[in-house]
Amino acid sequence: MKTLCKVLFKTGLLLAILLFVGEAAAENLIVPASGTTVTSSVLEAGKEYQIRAEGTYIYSWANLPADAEWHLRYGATNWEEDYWDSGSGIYHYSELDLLVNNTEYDWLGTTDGTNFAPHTYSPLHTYMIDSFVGTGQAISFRIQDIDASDNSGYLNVSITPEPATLFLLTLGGLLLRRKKCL
Ligand SMILES: [Ca+2]
Ligand SMILES: [Ca+2]
Repeated sequence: MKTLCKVLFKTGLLLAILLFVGEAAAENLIVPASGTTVTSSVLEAGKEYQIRAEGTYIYSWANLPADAEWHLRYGATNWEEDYWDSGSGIYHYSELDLLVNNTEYDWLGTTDGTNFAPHTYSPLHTYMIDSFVGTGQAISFRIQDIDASDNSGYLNVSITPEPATLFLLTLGGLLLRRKKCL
């Protein structure tokens, strides 16, 4: 009885690992500063994904950098979240942002690589959208810049499924089972 119990436990553990590996596979994309739209593979309907955007690109002839959410304005010392158009005196919220499905998002920033918060500049240039729910469609990424002719570089995007409930349930059940085996 004890042996059967152990065999079942090991089989279950193997299944859980396979589930986890299958779930954890990330899709990596490169989104160019040229403004070209990059499309992901299909995201499963109802499933939650974590999207990360990393790196900086150049958005101006003056060699000015921007990341998924923030940018360094000409003559400024600190990075800014929203783009100030000195010509019209208006803030543009989507300008120099990384758009998802042509929509502006409040990318969450991190200073320590672990904790993410909205309206937070990341010196690591690492940003995240948490719990993005798939709709059975692919999603698209595009860097928004009115004049992309003087841009260069790209941002790295990765899309990772959130650890599936099924996996966590399986693991939880297995650990309970194991206690009974011992
Ligand atoms: Ca530009
Ligand atoms: Ca934004």
